Amino acid sequence: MIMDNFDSPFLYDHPEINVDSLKKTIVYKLIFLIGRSPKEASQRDWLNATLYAVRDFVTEGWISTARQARSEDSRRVYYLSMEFLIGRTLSNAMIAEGIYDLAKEALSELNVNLEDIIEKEVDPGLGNGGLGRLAACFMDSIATLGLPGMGYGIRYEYGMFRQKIEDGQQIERPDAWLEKGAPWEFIRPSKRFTVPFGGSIHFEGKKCIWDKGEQVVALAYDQVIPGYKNDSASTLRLWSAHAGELFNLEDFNRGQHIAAMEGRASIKNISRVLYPDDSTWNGRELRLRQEYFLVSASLQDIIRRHKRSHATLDNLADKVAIHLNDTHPALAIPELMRVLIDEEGFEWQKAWDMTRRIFSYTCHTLMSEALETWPIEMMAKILPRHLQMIFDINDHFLEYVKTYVTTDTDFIRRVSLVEEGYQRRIRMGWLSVVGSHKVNGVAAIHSDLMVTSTFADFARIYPERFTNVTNGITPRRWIAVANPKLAALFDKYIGKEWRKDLAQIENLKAHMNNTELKHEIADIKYANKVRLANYVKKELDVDIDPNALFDVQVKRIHEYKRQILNVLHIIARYNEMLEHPEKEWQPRVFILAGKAASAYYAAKQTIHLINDVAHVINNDERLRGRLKVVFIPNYSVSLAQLIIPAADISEQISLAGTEASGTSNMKFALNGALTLGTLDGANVEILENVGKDHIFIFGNTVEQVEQLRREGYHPFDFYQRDTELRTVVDQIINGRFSPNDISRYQQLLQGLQYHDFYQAFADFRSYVDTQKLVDEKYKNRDAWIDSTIQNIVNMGYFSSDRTIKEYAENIWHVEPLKLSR
Ligand code: 26Q
Repeated sequence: MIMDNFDSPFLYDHPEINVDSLKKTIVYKLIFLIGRSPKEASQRDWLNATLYAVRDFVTEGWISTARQARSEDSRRVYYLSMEFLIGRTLSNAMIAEGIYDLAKEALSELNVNLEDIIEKEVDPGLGNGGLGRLAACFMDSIATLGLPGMGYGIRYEYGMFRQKIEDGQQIERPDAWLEKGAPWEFIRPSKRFTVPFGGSIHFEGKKCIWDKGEQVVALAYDQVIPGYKNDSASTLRLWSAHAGELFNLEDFNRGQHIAAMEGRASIKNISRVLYPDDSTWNGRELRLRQEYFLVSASLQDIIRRHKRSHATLDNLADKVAIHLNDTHPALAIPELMRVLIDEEGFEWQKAWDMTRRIFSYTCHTLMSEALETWPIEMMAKILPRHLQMIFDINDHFLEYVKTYVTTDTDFIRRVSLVEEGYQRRIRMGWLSVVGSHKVNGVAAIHSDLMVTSTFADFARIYPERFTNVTNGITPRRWIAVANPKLAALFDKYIGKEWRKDLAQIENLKAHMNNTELKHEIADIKYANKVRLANYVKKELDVDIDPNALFDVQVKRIHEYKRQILNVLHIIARYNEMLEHPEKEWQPRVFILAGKAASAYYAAKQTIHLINDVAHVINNDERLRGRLKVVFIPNYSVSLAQLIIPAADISEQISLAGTEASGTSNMKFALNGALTLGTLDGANVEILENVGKDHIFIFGNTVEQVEQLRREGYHPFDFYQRDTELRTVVDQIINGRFSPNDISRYQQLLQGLQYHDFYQAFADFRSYVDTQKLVDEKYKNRDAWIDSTIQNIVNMGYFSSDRTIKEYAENIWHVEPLKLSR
């Protein structure tokens, strides 16, 4: 084994404990917290006992961090997000505390295998994808950098649905993640706030009074986010909705006990379930209630904390920064205005100046269908006071625009926070821009496009407000936890500091020509491929050869991400292999995974097609195993940790100008996969960092995409001109992969032939040709390994620590706490 001659990547860092004392602690937790004897304990019992034991180590630092933040009274940042996709906790926490090996040994002496119980931990799916995972990486970096700040979110009872595949199709199953217990959270019974909804407003003179309707109680549950080896931890506070004592007393007194309780049940709906949509906006009333629930509870908590150490709110904007993770928590802007004016008696202009100093906003999209707008009637019913406040903000803003920028009425109509039309709507993106002092995109190209498209008008009004902060990923989870062998290799050559300072990965460059290093890197990749192959065998009963090239596309299924382009190429390759069986085909395994939003028909059809194509190809013996296709069900953070380290090729093939950043592209490259991608999102910056010889770029640029759209894009022309494409499309349409239901994909493919909004046909030729270059390069194993290493050593920039430092310095203006370490 490669590991044998390395130092352990998991550092021993608690001199006060040893194997024996840890063993005692785990057994103690097992008996007194779980209520089981070691003899009867199940794997899950051992897992929970270990979690409680490890949690203790983190907790001390957590308490002292909170004390330190209070005593320094420094400016803090609050990260508001409807999603936090934190993944499993145990390994990450043990690595942060430097007790991984110790725990492994202690458990092994108790006849428990650490790796086995790690796999038993639930993976809380409190997010859809990129945006939620980014929030989790940010919390990890905030904790590791020792920044005074915390995250606020919702404790959904059901997270992202579990995906099953039956007869090739996606089936959604509820994710009841809390049912197995959540040993990592702390309930905070004293942190409860009431959140009002509905009712009506009236004026007393100039003062607006909100006669509130129903009230919901928000209860706090804290997740501890350990900092990496700094005896410090941050808090992620998640709100759960409860009825409190607030059921209808009259019903109760009339003996209508059940009726009164029914009301309570519907209140709990607010935190019941995560909306499983990511790129299309779903304007349901319950979603609006969820957004306000998060905002109201969090602001009450922030203001309570401020008042505890300050006599006044006058200095709130000096002490507090609040970040909006997309527009989902944008109601915080009118909510803070309401609190300052209605409850605290501030003048309007003073409140507005403070509000804009406090808020900043990140935009994560370019697609207009993802922009949140809420119908005015719905807002009037659920949040009448906030609607009024937004009207006031709009009047104030449009006044400014008219006086200082333009009187052009079309311009005014475009920038108004109220979209006119047969149904008037509130534009949450506009509200977020107007109410923040900084607005950022998530990759250089995205931030550029933001100010020339979505927010072009606003960039004219507030040019200094817009900025870029390129996304990043935490090297703790995405190397140390997900790829321990690679972590050990880094430690051996460059020491252990890269975990806190990924820029140091560059130091590996000094060893780049070392043949031993090259072999080790190749061996590690191979071992990770074996690990994945075993999983695929176990779960899908498909044999995949770890010597084949692993070509991976894992992400939400969406038309703009173009999984369909991947499928078109797979079939084209299949056809060619059958036509020229004599050629020396580079064996390949195409690995795909991802969830489709439950109501997204085209995405669900795409999953079905991938599985149909996989079925035909995997059972075609003429290929002699040189081509395989697998769709791995239920993509999640845990699966990402297994799949990404095993990839040779990372597919990042969205249409240029559609993927804001992407973050899996960074995880893949850092783990030594070569990107096959378009000039979209952060791919552009990955290209700049790794160099053009170590990445495969194809397809139209944003300019070419726009030109094609302007001049009239006719996908049918591409279909007719390119015989290979035509053959593939005809095969799918004619049921070659769905012989029992030959018209299954007619609609999907005709959609491409006549509309192809994301221009898959236009990029097909370039994609297929570039795939040939991939084969060529893979044959030259030395050149491939060199490129792999070039990717790894040049990814230092993409650490979320760098990202968070940029936010802290340029946007939030917060500084690290003076921690003891
Ligand atoms: C909004 C309203 C109602 C229901 C759902 C939503 C909703 C929920 C989630 C809208 C969007 C999302 C998630 C968006 C997202 O994940 N965006 C991704 O953010 C990543 C981090 O910045 C980027 O890397 C990706 O490019 C971007 O797609």
